Amino acid sequence: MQNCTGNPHAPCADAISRLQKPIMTRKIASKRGIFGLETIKQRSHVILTPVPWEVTTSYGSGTSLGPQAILDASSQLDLFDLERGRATSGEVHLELEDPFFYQQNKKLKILAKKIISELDQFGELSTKSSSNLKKINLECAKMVRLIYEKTQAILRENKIPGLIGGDHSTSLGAIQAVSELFKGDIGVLHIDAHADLRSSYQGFQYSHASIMHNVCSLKIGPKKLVQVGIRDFCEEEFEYIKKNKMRIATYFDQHLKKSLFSGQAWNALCEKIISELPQNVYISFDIDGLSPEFCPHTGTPVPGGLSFDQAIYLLGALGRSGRKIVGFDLTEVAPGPSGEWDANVGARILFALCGLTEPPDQI
Ligand SMILES: [Mn+2]
Repeated sequence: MQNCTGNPHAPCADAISRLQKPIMTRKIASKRGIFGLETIKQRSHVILTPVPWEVTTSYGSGTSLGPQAILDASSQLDLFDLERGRATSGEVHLELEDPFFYQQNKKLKILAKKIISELDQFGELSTKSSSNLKKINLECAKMVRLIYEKTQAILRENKIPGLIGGDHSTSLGAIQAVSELFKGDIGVLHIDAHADLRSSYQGFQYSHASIMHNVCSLKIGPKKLVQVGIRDFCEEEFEYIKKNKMRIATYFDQHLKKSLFSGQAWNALCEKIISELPQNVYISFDIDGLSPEFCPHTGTPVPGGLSFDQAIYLLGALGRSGRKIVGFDLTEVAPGPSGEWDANVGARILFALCGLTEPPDQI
């Protein structure tokens, strides 16, 4: 680490020393974690769970490498924040990757690929692939269950869970655990290019394309789903939104742009979006909600979407509204063949999400 006069891309030494002060007094050595900081789980108020999983991704691949890429890129962030002042992200701890996710992902992804290609080619599955589909659905249910249990353990410690995907299917267990803790009295702010409301996709019950349908089908699910940036959806999903309009508020990208282009302020739109949410908010942030220039290697990029600044402004407005962030996830970040751009953007969104869990510190 260098100070502010050295590497302009390294975190400011002043910020680092303030962040590390309480940690260093404990005299416990640990290797550098997220945002280039030494972290200790017990004293962290946010626990991040990395989930390198992309079994049912349908288009581009690589999001299982997202957590590691974000960790690598995160050390380049400056930890001083204009809005929050002191950056206290030193209290954010990233868990190690559970080998279950990595190993199962590697095995099942091969089977899923075969299923997808058979469906594309023949429109139906062989007996072998049909039985593999059942196996994948069972194993995906196990993944959801494991994340549910991990999230419950974090909540029992009175800490805020954050999940780093992996594809968007990884969020289900986390949202379930948080929702149950609050007896359904939470809202999910869902930033995404896709509505993710399909009842299943390509036969996969736990597809990334079904995550919010699965969330809405939970026994004790969130009472409100507020979607932002949606611009890729099928008729079945549109009908589902219409049918559930008391519970689901979808801010389609096209409608948001129409308002912006005809002179409405982003601030006013953010206030409207936030007014739909109850006091307790879980944020589910699919990176493809952003314009593809900020996530060129994500699995299913779609033109249009939020600019980085619009997303950061929306998150800031959510914080200023006094809502309580009870959990969050960041999914579908995929590093490209070279460079750190996707992960760099992902790390900055993650930093903003972590920052929302703390009270603003005026400077
Ligand atoms: Mn998406």
